[in-house]
Amino acid sequence: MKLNWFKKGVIYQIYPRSFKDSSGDGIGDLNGITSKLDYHKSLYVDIIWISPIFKSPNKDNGYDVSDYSEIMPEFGTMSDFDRLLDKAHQYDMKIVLDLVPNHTSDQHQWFENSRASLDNDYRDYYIWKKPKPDGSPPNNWKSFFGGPAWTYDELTGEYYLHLFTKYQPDLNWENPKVRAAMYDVMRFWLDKGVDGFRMDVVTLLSKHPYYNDIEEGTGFKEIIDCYFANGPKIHDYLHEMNTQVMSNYDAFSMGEGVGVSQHNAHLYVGEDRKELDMVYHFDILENNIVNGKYEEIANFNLLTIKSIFRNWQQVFDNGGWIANALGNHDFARLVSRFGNDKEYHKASAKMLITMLATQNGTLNIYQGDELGMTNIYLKHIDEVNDIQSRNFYFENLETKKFSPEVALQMINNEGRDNARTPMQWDDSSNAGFTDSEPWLKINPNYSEINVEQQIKDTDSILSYYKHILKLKREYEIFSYGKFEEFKKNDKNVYVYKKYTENNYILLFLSFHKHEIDVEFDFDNYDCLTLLLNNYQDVLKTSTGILLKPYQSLIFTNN
Ligand code: TEU
Repeated sequence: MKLNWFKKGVIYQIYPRSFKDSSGDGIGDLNGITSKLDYHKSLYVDIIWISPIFKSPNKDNGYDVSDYSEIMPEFGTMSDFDRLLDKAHQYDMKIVLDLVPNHTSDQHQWFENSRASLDNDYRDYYIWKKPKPDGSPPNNWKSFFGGPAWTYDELTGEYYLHLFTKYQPDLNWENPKVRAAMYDVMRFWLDKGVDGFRMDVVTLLSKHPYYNDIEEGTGFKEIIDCYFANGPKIHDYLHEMNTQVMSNYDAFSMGEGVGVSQHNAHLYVGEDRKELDMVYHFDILENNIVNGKYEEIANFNLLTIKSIFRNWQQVFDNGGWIANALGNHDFARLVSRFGNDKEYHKASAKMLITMLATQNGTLNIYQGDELGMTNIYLKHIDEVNDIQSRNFYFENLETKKFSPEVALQMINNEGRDNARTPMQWDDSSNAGFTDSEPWLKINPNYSEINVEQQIKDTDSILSYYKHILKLKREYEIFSYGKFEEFKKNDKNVYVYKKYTENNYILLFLSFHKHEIDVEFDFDNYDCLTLLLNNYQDVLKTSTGILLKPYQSLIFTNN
């Protein structure tokens, strides 16, 4: 396997709206990011992925692009971006942009032209279909964010496809002009010096040509895997994109791996394939989602998580590469979902990053997780910004599937705003994020959970992140290496070894809120060095080790 900078690098995702406001309008911006690059440097971050910064009407906060070559005015100007890129490079950090190639905003010039008549040059840039004889949509597909995936356009009497909101029409990648236009966009940014792209829902680019109705009762995952993602030409497109664009630069691509499993991952990320450099998958992120984001939530289960990590090892064995993430701007907060955001907030946040940073693959950290930022409680739907959550709420008022109170509770548990509340810099008003009214409510716990306080505290979550990320930089074995697991069937502790020919690290991670006695046969305990511990002590017993609630330990043989 080839080793290179982006495999070992730590990626830090910035959601620019919520990171740091420098202009005083309550919205984060590029200069805000530039002013905090010292922070990233001190955190041992290598690569910064910035969620979309392109011009957008913000129906889906930038994932609805109306001009791919212009900066969103709220975020600043092109010179602000150039300064940010320059300074990051001076600091030896890379900048990765979030490309949205599957759909544009309905306010993009291409779509405005496309919808204007049946026979203009842009008609074929999008996916238009005639209504069924009774006037209904071409098929029964529902969009990811609720409601039909087709919207009727009066002017030309046809429906257009949008797998997300009606403001995000899907591009027609069958059309070579669309592909060429997107490749031009990519070259524009790469020529400026950006270091790669995170590619939004890139697995959806090729549509299944028959547009069959989805059978009644088909599950959420199956709909995505079989109807929306992995279309018949996806690998042709990605290969073309790689050969025509990406391979001409020292840049990398990380696909959002919607519909990618360990069974088909090799096709996307195998070194021999020349498509994407890595994907991140949803097996853990959506592990507790049984039937649609807000429908039925299963309990967190360590055995499933273990088996997911175990199964994904195959991809490495076959020469592929993936990224690991437990949180991003589309999910509730990591520590609230997978840890314990109350009495074991600190310990569980530290334990979770220990697990994530030592799995094979590129580590993705989402802004604020390094502080253990938690979910927020929103009292009323008026406080909810996220279009996915709002659509769910208002659709539910009609279907009455859940009471409005239960619907709001679901949004509080799983909704995307949880991850989008502004970054908590200090305990001054508005958490040091802005001088004015923030665009989204700030989590009231900012007076206890904030950067300034955690920088001072050597035992804070932030200090622990710095420590482990420094170790990750020093010890290649954190990112690569063979993986051996112990106690596979234990539902409370995760024990594994990463090893190369001469070296190894051995990990004990407790997912339990009580002390737990772990039997383990150390053959040479006295020769091991303790690299990292999220508590002060290690309680070695005659039969193994006693772990405190959510304790994590890393030993090494050298
Ligand atoms: O997300 C795609 C998306 O909706 C997933 O997060 C979803 O939960 C998963 O695919 C289901 O398996 C991307 C962006 O990250 C998101 O912010 C955008 O809203 C969306 O695409 C549309 O661009």
